[in-house]
Amino acid sequence: MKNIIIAFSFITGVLISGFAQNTDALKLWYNTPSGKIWENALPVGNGFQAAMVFGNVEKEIIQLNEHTVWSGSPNRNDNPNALEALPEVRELIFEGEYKAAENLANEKIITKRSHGQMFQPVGNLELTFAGHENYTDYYRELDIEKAIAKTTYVADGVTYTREAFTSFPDRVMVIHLSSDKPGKISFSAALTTQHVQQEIKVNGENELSLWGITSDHEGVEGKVEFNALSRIKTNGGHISHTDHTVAIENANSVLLFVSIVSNFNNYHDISGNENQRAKDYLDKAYNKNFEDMKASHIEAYQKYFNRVKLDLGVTEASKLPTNERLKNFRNTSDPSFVTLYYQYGRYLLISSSQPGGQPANLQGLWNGNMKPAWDSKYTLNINTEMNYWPAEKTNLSEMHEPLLKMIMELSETGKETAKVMYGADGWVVHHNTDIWRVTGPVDGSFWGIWNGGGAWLSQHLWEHYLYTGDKNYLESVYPAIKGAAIFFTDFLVEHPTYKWLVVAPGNSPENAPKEHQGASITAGSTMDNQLVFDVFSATIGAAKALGRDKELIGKLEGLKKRLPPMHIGKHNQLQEWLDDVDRPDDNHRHISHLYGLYPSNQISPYSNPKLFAAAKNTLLQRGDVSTGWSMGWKVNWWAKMQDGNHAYKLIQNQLTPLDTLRGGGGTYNNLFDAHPPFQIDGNFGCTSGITEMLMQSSNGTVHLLPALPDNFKSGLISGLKTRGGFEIIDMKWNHGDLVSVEINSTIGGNLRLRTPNEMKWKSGEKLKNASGENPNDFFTVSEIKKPVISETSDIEPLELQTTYVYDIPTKKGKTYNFSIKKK
Ligand code: FUC
Repeated sequence: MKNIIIAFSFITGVLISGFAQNTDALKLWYNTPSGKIWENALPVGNGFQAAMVFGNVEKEIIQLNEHTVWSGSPNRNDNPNALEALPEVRELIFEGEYKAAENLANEKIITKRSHGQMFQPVGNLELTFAGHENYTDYYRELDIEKAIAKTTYVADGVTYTREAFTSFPDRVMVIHLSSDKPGKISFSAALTTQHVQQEIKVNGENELSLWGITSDHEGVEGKVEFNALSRIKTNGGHISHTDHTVAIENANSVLLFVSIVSNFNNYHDISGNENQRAKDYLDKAYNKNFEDMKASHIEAYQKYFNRVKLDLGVTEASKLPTNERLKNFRNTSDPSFVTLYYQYGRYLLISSSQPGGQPANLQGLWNGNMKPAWDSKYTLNINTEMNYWPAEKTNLSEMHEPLLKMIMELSETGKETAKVMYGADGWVVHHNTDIWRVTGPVDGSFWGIWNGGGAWLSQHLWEHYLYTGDKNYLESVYPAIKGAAIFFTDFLVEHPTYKWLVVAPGNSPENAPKEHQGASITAGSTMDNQLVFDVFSATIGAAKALGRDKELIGKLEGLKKRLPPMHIGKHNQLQEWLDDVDRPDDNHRHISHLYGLYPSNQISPYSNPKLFAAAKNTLLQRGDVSTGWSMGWKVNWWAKMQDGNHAYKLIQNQLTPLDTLRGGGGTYNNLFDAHPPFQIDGNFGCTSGITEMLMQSSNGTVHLLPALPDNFKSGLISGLKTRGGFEIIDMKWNHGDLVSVEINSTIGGNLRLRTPNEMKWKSGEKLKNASGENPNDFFTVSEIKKPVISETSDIEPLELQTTYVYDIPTKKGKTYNFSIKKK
């Protein structure tokens, strides 16, 4: 890779000479400890266990999390009164009595039970190093190429080094303490916790144990029992203990292991033995040697991480510590900071979402609060889905598994909700869920009367197939995709005025027009229509791929024709609601009707250019600065708008220290996204958006370099995945031109390439221009209805950059090489 970068620097001339700092390119590093600020600490995790490493000198804090440590216990939160109230709620909406409908929904539809449980911390491992008050040469880093956090400093003439990682293969955390002189390591170790029901003790000579039960919450008894064990192995020195602490004196080096497991088996079974489980992992790891564990950890991590390499160039700005680069980013050219942030998103996904574990929640797998914001649970009207946008395209398909499994579980629990609340078949989930897979409506009508969770989530089931082509997998998830569609076949109702079939009650997440008395409850919001369109299309696509359910296909095709079309309103905007009530000065963080632009593929410049132009106006009217995740979403939208500079502007906004942007989010020193507070969705959303700037596999093609900003006119990327199973083995661009690209076909089929400049086969021959529909089924674009355009709108299609489109028939397993056709 390095050779390529050096060779490449000669071509571009934009990179600084010398690549000494390039070895540090994928590190977050700092010259000061975290102190008390959690958002300064550095996250490590293996999908099951996670920690925030503070890197404090005298009192090191390692804040611990485990993926199943949630408040409460198995429970449901349906409100069966909904069924009886449903006709009246609908009537009120259709009569324009929105406030009354909202009130009734609050009383009869919103849950009277749990609004969802909380993801809770385990506790801290605290290491106290007496006599280290005076230190120099302080440095700490998180190496995201190795998934290891490191702290070094000098005290009393001795250089101390601490390394910490959460091993992927060994499922325990490993902390190694060393120094450059023998016999110098002395400290005491303790486990602490904020849980009320807990027991902290020392087992034998060298093992700390923290056992606890999670909190009761909203009437649900906390029953998750967990055990954190920390065993200490010394080289030299002396070990002693009290009832609650273990002390080490004058060791040469020390290895600490932390194993945390709970009694959680699945969302309806918590009968496991946490103590035995924690001990088993610890026993297995304890006899291993540090260097071997480290090597196997790095190998397991890099299997995923190394699949994608990105280089956007390096400038002098990259030489500063991460917090200073963050401060400078808006006013300087630091393209490798974008690379770092991009790869950090991939790091965070690998570290918080592993097959067999829980999906990444609102904070991934990192939370230090007993009562975290929004319970750190799963918000399904954007946040949870956004977490998984980078999964397939940045070649981390396996990391999608925990979400896909959760969706399968929701397709079970959500059946009863569909039945008892709405008398419908299939399954439904509202705007939140948690580890117990609750599916009822929570928080209040304004937020909770949104039943699109199943429709949106099932797109993830379908998309995993579109990227992998795995028919056995599709077979296994088909019932859930179909079930999400079936719910809407029962739930849709004819709009008395327009005669279209609409979702009612529903909403356009968390937004409301003044004209609706400030109530969000509505019928046929644009997003709801788009979601139903997508879940029907996915079911049709899956049924066709599996050769199933002919009758259902016909039925769904018929229903799709009766859904409302999209509307272009009087401000030349894409309408958020069926009536033209959008305000051009509304800068609400949710722009849910642009779901159709991204992540969905219903608004395309090629097949519906006026809608595309309206979507742009909506984006402009909503403005740029907003909460972290909203800005992350906007990077994707501006990429879809093929406007690289505007997308870059959003990256700049997002990569701004918190409290700099008025009314908006930003980024903390540890590069966690700030809603504020910390929410991990913005990290993942932006990683997805950067990918969309470089490659999009939508609108029926694999579109290379669709939205290149002036700031990265030259660069290279390798390893991206596209729908239809193509892997971009390598792609280079220079001064805005696509120079060369190598693509592997993992499924076969037609590769329809769209490029910003003319390309040829690497061998020199001409490429075949594309014609007609793309015959590759993975690229089928479902035709949408013609939009309804307001009489006062004068919307015109936008002018697009010229592109070149080619058809390349491919064979599974073969690689294809293309290069620029000189002008
Ligand atoms: C949705 C958003 C909020 C926040 C919360 C977790 O409700 O509207 O901004 O991100 O989820």
